Amino acid sequence: MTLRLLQFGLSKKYREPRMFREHPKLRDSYDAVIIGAGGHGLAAAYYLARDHGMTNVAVIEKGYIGSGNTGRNTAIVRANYLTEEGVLFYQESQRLFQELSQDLDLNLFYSERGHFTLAHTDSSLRTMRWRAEVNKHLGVDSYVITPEEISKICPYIHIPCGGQPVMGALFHPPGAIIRHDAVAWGYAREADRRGVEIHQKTAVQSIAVDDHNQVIGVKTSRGFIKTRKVLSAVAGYTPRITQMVGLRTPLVIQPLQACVTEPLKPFLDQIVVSGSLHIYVSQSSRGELVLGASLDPYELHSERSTLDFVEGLSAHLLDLFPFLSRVKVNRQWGGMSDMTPDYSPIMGRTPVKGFYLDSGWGTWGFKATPVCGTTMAYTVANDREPELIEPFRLSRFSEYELVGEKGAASVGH
Ligand code: PYC
Repeated sequence: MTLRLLQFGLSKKYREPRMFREHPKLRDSYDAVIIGAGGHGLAAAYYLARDHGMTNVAVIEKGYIGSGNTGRNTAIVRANYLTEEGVLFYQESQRLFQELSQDLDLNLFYSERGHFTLAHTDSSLRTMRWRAEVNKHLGVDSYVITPEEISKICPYIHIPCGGQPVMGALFHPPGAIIRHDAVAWGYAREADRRGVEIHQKTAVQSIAVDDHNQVIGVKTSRGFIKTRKVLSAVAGYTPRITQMVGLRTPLVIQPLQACVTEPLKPFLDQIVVSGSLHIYVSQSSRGELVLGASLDPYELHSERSTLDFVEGLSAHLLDLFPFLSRVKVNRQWGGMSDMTPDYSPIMGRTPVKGFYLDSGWGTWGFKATPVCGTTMAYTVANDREPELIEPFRLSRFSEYELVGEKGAASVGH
């Protein structure tokens, strides 16, 4: 077996098919440059090519595909937000996710699980009822259930919960998980097939803007590119990019951490979130528990993770599932979150002509990946936003038209 594997691996005849081409050189100019080869940047590139015929596009990435928050999130897809703007936006994203494997011709392991947001206080139960009403009104399947109903669906949740008894939950049956790395790779492959160039290990050093405040190019670690359209689709690094064009935003960067346990026999079908305990957990198809907490409560531009985080999270995991006390945590990691004052994203055009923003994703924007792709591609191609993202414009902060999204992360606020 080993010999056959070696023969196969070393043979030029059986080259492994690549997901996308490598380009030794950058072109002199592109119709658009996308900064960041995470899910959002790659999805925008794909829909620019597929829906708008724009293929002279470069996606440039200082690391490698999916090395930022695309590969760090806990892969949850849901639409049970609180504001009408948020619900409509994520409802469209969920719809696109549901057909994405077929669209990209790649099995993304989209798995509908049902999503609980547990309430441990009267006030959070009231918020769940409020969310359920908004959700139902807009056609999102989401409703409040009692502790007895929770136990029927998921008998493993410990209702007394370490002294903070579960009083009910917002239940969202279409809540799902999907392989996050495969989403990025699928978009990369299909964008590449349509002519988009993906340049990894290519860092942006500055963005050139002319006297009319119009973008004219990007200086990268591999040379200068002329372009009149730049989309920033990075997370955590957004302020460093916006600084390059002299743009101020209210973004603050905070760390968010996650971890996985050793693989266990399948026992948890659903995604379980508790805002009061600051925990969310699901079980992957490999059996690992995938876990996260709320933001670390300080500004930090770093992807480091801490012992504090696993200690606190493990304690809350045991409140919910006491029988897991001997389970080991295998890996932990951190990422950087672009936090806005109203917990909604910042999307669309900016006062700098030709400079577009896809940012402010709070506790990582994985579940928005496809809808960001379609809406930002539309914005870049037409130099105007589709209605769906108009509420998320940057100018809302100076216009006092915030979109207070308390359903944003399900945790921490
Ligand atoms: O919004 O569902 C969510 C979420 C989970 C982890 C971070 N955000």
